[in-house]
Amino acid sequence: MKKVFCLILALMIMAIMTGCAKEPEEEPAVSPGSVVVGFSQLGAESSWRIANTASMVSAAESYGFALMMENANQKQELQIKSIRSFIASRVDVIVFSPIVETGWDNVLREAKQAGIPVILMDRMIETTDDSLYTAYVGADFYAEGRKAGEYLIKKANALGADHLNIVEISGTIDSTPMRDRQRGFMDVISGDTRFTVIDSISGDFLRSKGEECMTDLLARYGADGIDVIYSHNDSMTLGALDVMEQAGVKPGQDIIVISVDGEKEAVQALKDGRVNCIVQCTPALGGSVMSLIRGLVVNQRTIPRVTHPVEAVFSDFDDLTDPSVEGF
Ligand code: GZL
Repeated sequence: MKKVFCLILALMIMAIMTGCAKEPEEEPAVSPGSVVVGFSQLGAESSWRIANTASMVSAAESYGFALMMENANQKQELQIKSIRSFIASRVDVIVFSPIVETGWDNVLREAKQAGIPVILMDRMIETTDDSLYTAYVGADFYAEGRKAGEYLIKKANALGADHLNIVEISGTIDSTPMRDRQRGFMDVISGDTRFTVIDSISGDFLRSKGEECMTDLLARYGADGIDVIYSHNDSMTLGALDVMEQAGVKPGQDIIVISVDGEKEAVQALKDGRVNCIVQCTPALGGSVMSLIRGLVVNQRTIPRVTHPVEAVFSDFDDLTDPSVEGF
């Protein structure tokens, strides 16, 4: 018996020494710069975008990937130019945040012919050929819009409101967040006769245009004609708050303010009672993108087609002193 025990023990030691035992799956080390990522960022239009860019830069660094980043300053033609230059440079993978959903098939076909995989980050494209991109990493904007609508119903119930006029300050026309935040919101509220959307104008996700939109809306309807503002991002919301307060309106009290993103200044406005609800949209997508790139390019694995981050809603129904209520 003793001999058998010694034999089993010897075999176990041999197995461990020769690696036959099941080792935890180690990721192969990536030699710094051996993977080159071509990244076309759409602009620097908001705090969200700036935080998103920072997330991509720091994640690439932590993974040891070389990041070729080009900023398109809100111009689709510059994004297309950048993608072509990445193809010419034979990068290992292309990542981009499409400023609008249409007009990408030709340049993405060129990437496909060059054998370079494409990952969409933050926004989607409209295409008849789903093989033109490998994966999407970003928010579920339709869900974000629904959350905004669900908050408004809860608020209207709490106020016992019998009718509310809504104005929408939308994001960049034909961008995924603009389309789906609007669609999700409308799908939730449109069956409820208490709500009327009296206007929708685009502020292009810019604070300055948020100011212009609010000025126009107050001129058209007066503060008494507007009960709710649904703004597609905090930058435009913050511009609108300034205009309302200059006009003697108390946002968050005289007018219900619903926003999206969750940047620090907007979360503070929520805590100060100037905003009623913020639907969170995280800019911290870099880690997910680089992890997928490691799987796809380094480990030659199949990667998930869609990756959505987990996102919360902060509102005046919450305990806003909770440390989890914080902005980026
Ligand atoms: C959302 C992102 C949007 C943000 C805006 O993922 O595309 O663009 O909501 C940003 O702040 O400009």
